[in-house]
Amino acid sequence: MAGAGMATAEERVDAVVVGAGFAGLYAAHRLSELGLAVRGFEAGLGVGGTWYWNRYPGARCDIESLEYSYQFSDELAREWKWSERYAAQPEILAYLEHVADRFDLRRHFRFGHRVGAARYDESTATWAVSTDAGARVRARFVLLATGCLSKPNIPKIPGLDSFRGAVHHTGLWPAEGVDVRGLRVGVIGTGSSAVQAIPLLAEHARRLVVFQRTPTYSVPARNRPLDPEEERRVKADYRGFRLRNWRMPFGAFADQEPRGGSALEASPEERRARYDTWWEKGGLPFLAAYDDLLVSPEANRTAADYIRERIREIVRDPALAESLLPEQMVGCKRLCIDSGYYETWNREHVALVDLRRNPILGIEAGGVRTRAERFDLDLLVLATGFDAMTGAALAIDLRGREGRPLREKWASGPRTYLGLCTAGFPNLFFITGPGSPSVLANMVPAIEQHVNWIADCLAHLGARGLGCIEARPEAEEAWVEHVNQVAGFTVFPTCNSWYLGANVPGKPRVFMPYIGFGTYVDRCDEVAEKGYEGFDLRR
Ligand code: NA7
Repeated sequence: MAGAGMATAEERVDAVVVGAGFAGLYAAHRLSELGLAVRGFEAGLGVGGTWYWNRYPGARCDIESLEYSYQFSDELAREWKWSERYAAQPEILAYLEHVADRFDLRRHFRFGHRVGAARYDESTATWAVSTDAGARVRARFVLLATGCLSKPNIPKIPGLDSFRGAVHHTGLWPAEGVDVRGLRVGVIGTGSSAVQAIPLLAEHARRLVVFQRTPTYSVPARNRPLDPEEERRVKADYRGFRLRNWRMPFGAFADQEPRGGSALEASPEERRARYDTWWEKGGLPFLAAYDDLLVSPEANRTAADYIRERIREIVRDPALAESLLPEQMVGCKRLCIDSGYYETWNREHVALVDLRRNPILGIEAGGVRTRAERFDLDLLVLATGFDAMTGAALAIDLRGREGRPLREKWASGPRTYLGLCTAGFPNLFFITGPGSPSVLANMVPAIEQHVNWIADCLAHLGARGLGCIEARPEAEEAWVEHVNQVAGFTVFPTCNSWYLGANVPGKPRVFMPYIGFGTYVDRCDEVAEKGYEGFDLRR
């Protein structure tokens, strides 16, 4: 084994792929099919990415299984059977392990290697990439398949290190699980991860104390075993189903009628009936009940009022219900979908600490001290989210032309052209990077679209004897402006979400995802058709 500081031979390949989740696996597959030599690195000891790390109780996808899966292979799609409407983490991990085996993808990767640095060498037009486990490789191309939600956000709460019990972030959950039976458990955070974990932690914990900074909106997931008849129907025309999703603003939900129109043009009774329908159906399509929920604050208020009313109905203690009512616009922070979240608040041994009124002063050996009270705890769960969209890329010491660090270039926020490339960093590609639909699209089709675009681009370069592609600064400038302009038409920039980087202290406040998957795909196709408009292609 190569230890730190030990000289190892430098490997030479065509492309380095960082990460072995949905994006990295497919990138390794496509690029090796093109005949390129690929070296993949993955910090985890196995494939899976997000689904390798997020093993907390209740971890589950919020996009339906039949939509959240690869479409590059008809055989794969036909032979893989999902067991539930929304797949849980172990099943998605098993799927990715199956994909890795079926397409023989593990051979491309070295596991347990975290990429620490990648430097562009202008004299040879190559990237020198190194890992913390001592691997060194030189490649023409680097693809960052590092994920949008992969760098855990560990809060800087005074005394956190002094806590006597175990502390687990939901995104770094031990693979062997955590036995909470009989324990007094504290959960910090009430985003998607917490909303999924809380009902299950409450099943076994002796006492559960949830520290809430911002109440969240959640609609029921209505998860259920996948009906074989439904699966048969969808798979009978799987390509058509995928294409309909492909044209939707979020790359999903196409087959879920009825929808559309303006919430403001409907009567209160019609609105109530429509929201009831979507509440009963469950899941994120609730936000598509009307066309204007994410663009008109007034329309949004009707949906927000509806959910607040449901929370008041479910949570029996009126004072507790009030503390759980969100104030921001619905969908501004990612809508949660749950299985029994609000119902859990009716359990005697579950307590809420509203940090807006009673902030945490610090953590001590035996528990959490707030301004009003001390909570004795045996285990602390940090459901505090991620340094989203840029965290994993910026954790790598990336240097482009003239040795310029990406951290410096992005000091006031990420800047990309199409979310794929950034000027000054030739032959570096982001898969679902900031400025692409990414987290505001169904991630799997978004990943496949990116990887296909990149693979076609590399084939284009190869066929013309070109070795280098770089985004032009003016194209990047115009794209960044466009991404912000589109976001400005929506309710998304109105709250402190991770889409804006607002969950991480000191992070620049910039809206990162591009809104509109269908429009985005068209733009990428057009750029390629016009000979990679906005890029410089060089020998
Ligand atoms: P989220 O959605 O970012 O949620 C993190 C939660 O942790 C959220 O309620 C935060 O409150 C809270 N938080 C973060 N830092 C602190 C501190 N310092 N003190 C108290 N509370 C804090 O992450 P998730 O893992 O739940 O979900 C991420 C995505 O994964 C999700 O959207 C899906 O796309 C899948 P805040 O709202 O910032 O006030």
